[in-house]
Amino acid sequence: MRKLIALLVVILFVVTLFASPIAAVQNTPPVLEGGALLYTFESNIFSYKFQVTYKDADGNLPNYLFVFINGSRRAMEKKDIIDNDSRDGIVYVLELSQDELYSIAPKAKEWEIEYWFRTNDGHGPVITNKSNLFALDADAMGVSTSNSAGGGGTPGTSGGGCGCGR
Ligand SMILES: [Ca+2]
Repeated sequence: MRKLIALLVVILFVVTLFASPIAAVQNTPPVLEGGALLYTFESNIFSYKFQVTYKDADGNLPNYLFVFINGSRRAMEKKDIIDNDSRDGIVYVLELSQDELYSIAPKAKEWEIEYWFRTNDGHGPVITNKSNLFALDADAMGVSTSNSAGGGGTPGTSGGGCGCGR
């Protein structure tokens, strides 16, 4: 009987030893790309939109996707409700009116609004660097600018590729 228990203990030990690191290694952490605060205006009424793209090489869906605006947490929602393919990226947005934004970040100028994004693919949290990027939403405005602030060149967030547990 003791032999059997000893054997079971050994099996359990071996299983945990091998199973857990493999399960951990197999996951690829998600990436949050192109995070930005975009604005549009119409007859002097400004509206704002936080946007970020969630990508996960394993196809995991996020448990949550938050934007922290001057430290204040808000949940983001999928831009396209039926988009569930995280391998090619799912766009998350949070649209705010001027009043809503300034109730979160009172007295701040747009460029003083500091934000970052946080998600979790079910295997651990991923947090982006802080950003102050504030850009015209060229798509929504129907204008194409050659020196568009959208996409790549985000000053101050260089090296954002490594989302290493900050
Ligand atoms: Ca993953």
